[in-house]
Formats: sequence, structure tokens, C-alpha cells
Amino acid sequence: MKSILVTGGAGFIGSNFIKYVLGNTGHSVVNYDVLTYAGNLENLVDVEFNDRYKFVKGDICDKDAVTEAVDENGIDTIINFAAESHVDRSILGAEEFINTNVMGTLVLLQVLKEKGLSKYLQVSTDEVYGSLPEDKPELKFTESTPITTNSPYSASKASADLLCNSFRHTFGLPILITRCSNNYGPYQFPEKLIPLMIAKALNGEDLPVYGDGKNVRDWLYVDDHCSAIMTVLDKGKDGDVYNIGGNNEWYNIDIVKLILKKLGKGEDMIRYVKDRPGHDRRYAIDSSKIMNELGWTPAHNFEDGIELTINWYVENKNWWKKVMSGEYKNYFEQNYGSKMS
Ligand code: NAD
Ligand code: TDX
Repeated sequence: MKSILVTGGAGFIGSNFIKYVLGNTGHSVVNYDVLTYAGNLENLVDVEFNDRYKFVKGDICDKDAVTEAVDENGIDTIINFAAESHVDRSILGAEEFINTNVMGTLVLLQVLKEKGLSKYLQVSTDEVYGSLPEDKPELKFTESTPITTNSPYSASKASADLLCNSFRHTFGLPILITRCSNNYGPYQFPEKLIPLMIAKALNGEDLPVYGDGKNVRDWLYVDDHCSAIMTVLDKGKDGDVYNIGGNNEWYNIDIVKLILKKLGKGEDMIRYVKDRPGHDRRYAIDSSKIMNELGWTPAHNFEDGIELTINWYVENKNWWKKVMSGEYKNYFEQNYGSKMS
């Protein structure tokens, strides 16, 4: 059995992943998270007393603290989810993205090397591949698509990937990289498209759609991302990159209309606002490598996944109302204030 340091385990995907690991494997998990605005231990109340789970508050940029967490808990594997993850925030200010996503990854790689750990998995993103043309639907991102970074967020994630490659090449370390498309599901912070639109619709507020609403994203239910990461951890080839996606492309505007329909609300709540600067037009992932080489397939289709997700936000208003107060309010003013005027 493995002893896994899950960094960023109090965030959206990390918390879903921890529950997935505890429920589906015998591995132990240390959740190492500094608890930024996006980190929420309420996501993990179901497992906080599980014997195979422990929370350690710490910053991935703090090498002494990471080393201590590794030593004290007999860690053999690191899975790095910790990141600043929201593109709009990276446009408002890039520093935190470079600190956490680049410098933090460097620290984790140094600890991997110094402690001789048996595995490291970097949770990366499809955004490192840039944007696809709309008029060539047959084109998708493969693992050999060149890195093209269009936002400070994607530049920071790509830099981290390049650091991983360099530590693999130079020191021969056991490093894997996964690059997933847009996730959706329970516990996603309501700054991201799907939970934001659900929350706004339920609050009776306008739904802000950037530009013409025709940007395309490829959506994957969060549990399927979790199962893919476990598959890569168990069967992936060190040094390799694995794309993960749902083969499920949607125009943003169609997702927004679907959410409104499912909630019984009218399309008059849609408000087209100023576009995100540098907005990538289309993402689409080719997952044939992980499917053919490692045998992974997603378990959820979009119909079921979106239904589960909308129901979860309807039933868990307290969760998102709480996180939407406080710090979130300042961010909303900064990001949307000028877009909506
Ligand atoms: P999130 O913003 O919900 O959570 C990030 C977590 O990292 C939070 O708990 C936060 O407290 C923690 N964190 C931030 N800085 C830290 C630091 N310096 N030290 C320790 N912990 C820190 O993000 P998410 O959506 O769950 O994404 C998780 C990972 O998956 C990220 O690396 C992201 O780039 C990647 N990813 C996300 C998506 C998506 O659609 N959300 C898709 C592909 C890849
Ligand atoms: O208010 C909004 N209105 C809107 O039209 C918001 C927040 C978003 N959008 C659009 C922008 C994108 O085209 O919806 C699309 C999805 O936006 P986000 O949820 O912000 O996701 P995206 O920018 O695609 O990035 C996501 O996928 C890749 C995650 O946030 C990243 O962490 C991940 O790496």
C-alpha cells in the first residue's frame, strides 16, 4: 500500500480525489494544503476521522515543511494538485501563480529527489496546449501537441511541466504528468463556469457569459479525472504525459442554457459581458493514449454528470453560499465590475 502526499487536497479536484482513494484503494493519504481562498476542509468532513487520512496545513513553497510532512508520515508518493487554478485571477495578477505553480512544483521535485521517493504525479492541464481552431473539429490536443501558453495561468502550469520533464531527464526520477480537460462536479469553487452559473441562477442574478459564448470546452466529471489519475499512478510509464478528457465538447452558451433549463429558469437571465482578455477559443482532448495503453474509460456521461452536479448545488446551498461570502466578494467586484459596465 502507498502512503500518498496529496497537495492541494482541500480544493475541488483534490478533495474529490482523496475520497476516491479512500473509497477505492487501501492507500493512506496526507492532505497537504495551505488553505487559500479555494481550500475548504468542509469538503472533507466525511473522511476527517478515517484512519488512513490526515490533514497537514502547509505551503508547497516551504521546503522544510514539505520535507517534514514527508518524513513524519513515511510518504512514498506525491500527487501535486496544489495550484492557483483560475485563469481570470491570473489575468488580474500573475505573481501567486508563479510562486505556487512554478516555485512550489520545484520544491516538491527537490524533495522527491532528496528523499528518493518512489513516484511523483504532476496534475497538469489541457490549457498548456493553447487553443484549437473552431473550423477544424477533427483537431484535438494529443500528448505531442506543442506547448503554447496564452494566459499567465497556463504559462505557470506549462513551466511546472517543463521542470518535471527536466528532473526526469537529468536525474532519472519517477515522474508522471497528466493533462486533463475542464472538470465539473460537486465542491467546485463557484468562480468556475458551471458552479458560478448554477449559483447565479439559484440566486436570481444575471449569468455573465464572456464574449459571444461560442468558446468551446471539453467537460469531464471530476470522479472520472480521479479514476484516470489512479490509473496513471498504477500503470503509467515514468516520464510519460497522459491526456485525460471526456470527448464532450460544448459551447459555453449551450451549457448555460442547459443549466437554466434544468433549473426551470428563463434565458432572459443570460447577460453577455466583455470577453476575457486572450480568451482561448476551443479545447478538445484526444484521450486515446490513456484509453488504449492503460485501459481507462470515463464512467459518467454528461447527461448524468450534469444532473448529479446541479442537484448537488441545489442541495448544498449552505456550502456555496458560505464560500461566496468574504474574499470571493472582492474578487467578483474586481473581475466582473469592469466587464459588466
Ligand atoms: P482549486 O483551486 O479548487 O484547489 C487548489 C487547492 O490548492 C486549494 O485547496 C488551495 O488551498 C491549494 N493550494 C494553493 N496554493 C497552495 C500552496 N502554495 N501550498 C499548498 N496548497 C496550496 O483547484 P482544482 O480545480 O481542484 O485544480 C486542482 C489541480 O488540477 C490544479 O493543479 C489545476 O491546475 C489542475 N486542473 C484543474 C482543472 C479544472 O477544470 N478545475 C482541469 C485540469 C487540471
Ligand atoms: O463568468 C464566466 N463566464 C464565462 O463565459 C466564467 C467564469 C467563465 N466563462 C467562460 C470562460 C471559458 O471559456 O467559460 C469557460 C470556462 O471557464 P472557466 O470555468 O474559468 O475554465 P477555463 O478557463 O476553461 O479553465 C479551466 O479548465 C482548465 C480550469 O479553471 C483550469 O484550472 C483548468 O486547468
